[in-house]
Amino acid sequence: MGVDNPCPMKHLLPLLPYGHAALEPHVDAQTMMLHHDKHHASYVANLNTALESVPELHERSALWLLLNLSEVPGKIRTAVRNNAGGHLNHGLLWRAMSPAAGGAPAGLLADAIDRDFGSFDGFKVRFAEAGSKLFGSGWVWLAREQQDGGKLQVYTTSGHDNPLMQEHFPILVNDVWEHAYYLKHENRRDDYLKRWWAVVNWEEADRRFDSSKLPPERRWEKDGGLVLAATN
Ligand code: MN3
Repeated sequence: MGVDNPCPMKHLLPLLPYGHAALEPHVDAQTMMLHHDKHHASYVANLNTALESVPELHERSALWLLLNLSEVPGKIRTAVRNNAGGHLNHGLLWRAMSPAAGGAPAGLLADAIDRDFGSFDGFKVRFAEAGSKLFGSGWVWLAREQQDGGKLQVYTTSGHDNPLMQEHFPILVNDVWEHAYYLKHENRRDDYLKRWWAVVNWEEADRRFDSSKLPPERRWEKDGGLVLAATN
């Protein structure tokens, strides 16, 4: 092995925070294996390939790239948007789920959901409907506006776009690309969305909600995890 790494800041596939089979029977091991080890890995590989010819962007995070697409050369802009988004969103997704999870949010997030959707059940209906109705491939989000009192919103994005691109802070996310559910549920996206509640990591969503009140310069995303800036 040589000591020189020509691309020291290559984007890396984060480890799953649990085993492939840990979300069984709700999300099956084979889907998790393909989804993380193949699909997410391919977004990381394609992002690194797209950036090869642009060394001045090698230090930039996936989030920075998504928020500064105008500084990405036109010939790789679409590839960077798709693959940086795929990388970031899947990192969020793995942490949005957890074994022995489910249940309901607690604390301030629970209060905000009641305020903005009437009830937790009302929120679940809205989230599942949004995910079910999205035409084509994309993601369904619970996100928080960063102005106007920090209202919560449920909506979908196409491709691998992310609420941060419209200055909303992502609290919870699910993937409604077919590769997320087709092996187990075939074309029944509604079944997948219904089963998914059993693996939702509300502790993570609570934590993200609490952090969403911090000014953006105090936090950033790395591998789907929220990193709080200490002094810089
Ligand atoms: Mn996916």
